[in-house]
Formats: sequence, structure tokens, C-alpha cells
Amino acid sequence: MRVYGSKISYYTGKLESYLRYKEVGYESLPLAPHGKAIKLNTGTLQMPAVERDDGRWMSDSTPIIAQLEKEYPEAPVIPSDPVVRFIALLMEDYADEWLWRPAMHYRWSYRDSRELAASVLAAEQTKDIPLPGWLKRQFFKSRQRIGFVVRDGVCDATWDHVEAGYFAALDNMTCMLKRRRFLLGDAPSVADFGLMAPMFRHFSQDPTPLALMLNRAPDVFAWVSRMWNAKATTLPPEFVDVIPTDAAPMLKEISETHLHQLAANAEAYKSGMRQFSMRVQGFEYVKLPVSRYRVACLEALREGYSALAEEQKSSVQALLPHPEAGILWDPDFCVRSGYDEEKLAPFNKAINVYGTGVPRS
Ligand SMILES: N[C@@H](CCC(=O)N[C@@H](CS)C(=O)NCC(=O)O)C(=O)O
Repeated sequence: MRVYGSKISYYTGKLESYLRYKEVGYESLPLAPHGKAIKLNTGTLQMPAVERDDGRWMSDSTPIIAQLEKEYPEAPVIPSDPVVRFIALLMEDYADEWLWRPAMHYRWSYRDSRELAASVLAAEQTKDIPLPGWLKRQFFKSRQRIGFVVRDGVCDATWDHVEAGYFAALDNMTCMLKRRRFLLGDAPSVADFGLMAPMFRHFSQDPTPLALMLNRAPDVFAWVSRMWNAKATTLPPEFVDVIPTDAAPMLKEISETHLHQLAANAEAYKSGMRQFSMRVQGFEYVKLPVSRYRVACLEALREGYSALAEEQKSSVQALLPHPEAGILWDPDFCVRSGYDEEKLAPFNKAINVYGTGVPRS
């Protein structure tokens, strides 16, 4: 398969670490020069996009991994215990959708990281465009900072909280990794691959957050290399039977931040708003872009919960005793994204995170 992306992309790094673990061969290519074919075949321009040898295309790392798990069932990364699986998928979603903001902030708000990332993207994605290098770098710097930092609610009032979200992830992962090699066992699960998205290509490669990680969380730094080096053939997929108590701080953080944001976003989507505000852990975020894709993320989590047996539901509720987690089982929740109702993903026409959303056919 051909993986179109970037050597510094969040979700491309997540997918590549999975493919390496499962020892699935792939060729890595830059996305931009192939943009037309990618948009035509996957419905949107986002990385990674995957072109299979049989001509099929895939988009969106979460359903891509779910699909490949069916095709490569040896050494599964999705735990078989239903409660552990539900929590692993919740951790993946938190890493995908909540840690994205601090990852973009650290890369594009700080000069050292911004200059480096802009140089990489200009060289990698626009090699054949005959424009001066400084102009290409400038394009990436302003597009990314305005589009994914300023318009995603990072300002003086939220700056410290955005950074606190990174520290919380480092501390909560450290708490788990002191006791096991991977978050939920002695082999990586989908929770680890999810966390690889921010921790690998952003936090451990961009100079500003890397310095913080090295000082504050060397266990996480070691885990990043362990993940990149892990091979399914040499690691039996051993996951915990019950979610350990050392996961509690991360589950609290997920509830107060990610689940709170998913709920506020879904309410705004239901009211037809394009922007919304929310108060998270005492910090006020204003004019955040409404995401249809994230309504679909919440639907997927709720479907996962409702498929559990009664006693498994009680176990999940006991693991998530925070008011914000109630959105996962609230019977009155009735927002529908209408996205991928046929369940074709990753082979559907995808939408990107802030895509407004008319499904493209
Ligand atoms: N849900 C998608 C998100 C993919 C995504 O947003 N990728 C980013 C880069 S890491 C992207 O391509 N953004 C579009 C852009 O920059 O315009 C996934 O998991 O693959």
C-alpha cells in the first residue's frame, strides 16, 4: 500500500507505527503532489490517505486501523475484553481529538518548532513548486497557526490550560508506564497507537515540547521509541483483564476535557451553529469551530457503550464516575451527524475535522 502523508504528521505517524508493528509493508509518499487523486478517491484532503494495491483508497486513521485489524488478525491491537476495549478506544479518541490542540499549539506558537516544521513541510510537500523557499515556509507558518491554533481557541486566556493538557497527558501516561511497558499491557493496544499521534511526530520531535518531555516524562520518551521499535511477531498481545487503578487520572482528564468538548460540540452542531464556546476545567474557550466529524466520534463511542452487556456498562460507569462522562450513556442525547451511516469507513468519502459537512458522493 502507498501511504500519502508527511514525515511530521500527527495521524500519519500513528498509522505508520501501527503498520510497522504489524509488519505490513508500505511505501511512504508526500501528500500534496497527489492531492487531486486523493481528494477524488477519499473525498477530502487529509493525511494519511492510503492507496491499496487493489485500487481501493482509505482515509481516517481510526477506521483504517479497525479495517486492517480484520485483514491482519494476528496479534490484535484491539483488546478482546469488552470493557478494556471500550476504554482503549476512548483513550484513542482522546488522543486523536483532544491532544490535537496542544500539539498544534506547541508546533506553531513557538518560533523554534515553527521554523523547523515549516522547513520540513515546504521541502517535502512543495518540492516541485517554483516559488522561493521563504515564501513557501511563510505559507505553512501562517496557514497552520491561524487555521489550527488561533481559530482553535488558543489565546492568552487559554494558553496555560492548553499547555496543562500536555503536562496532564505526560503525567498520566507516566503513571501507567511505571507499571507496564505499554498503557494497557505488555504489548501495544489501540490506546498506545492513538497516543502515538501526538507523542511521536509532534511532542517528541518538535524542539519545544521535546525539551519538556525529556525533563518531565522520560518514561514517555522511552515508550515512544519502544512503540516505534515494537513488532507484533515478538510481542504476544497481552492486555490487562481489568482496567488498572493507575488509569484513573487519565480517565478523569478525558472526562473533564475531551468528553466535555464532544458534548458541547454536539449541542452546537444540533443547533446549526458554526462556532461554540465552552468552559473546561475553569478556562473559557470561545469561538471554537463546530466539527461534524466529532459528532460522529461521539456517536461511535456511544454505540460502543450501548453494545456492552449490563454488567460491563456498570464497570464502565464505575471507571468514569465524572459528570462529563454521562454523555456516553445519556438516554436523552439525540444529535445525529448523518456521517457514514452506511458504515463504509475507511472506504467512504471522508470529511475532515472541521469539514462542514455535506457528504460528498
Ligand atoms: N481523523 C483523521 C484526521 C486526519 C488529519 O486531520 N490529518 C491532518 C494532518 S496530521 C490533516 O491532513 N489536516 C488537513 C489540513 O492540514 O488541511 C485521521 O485520523 O486520519
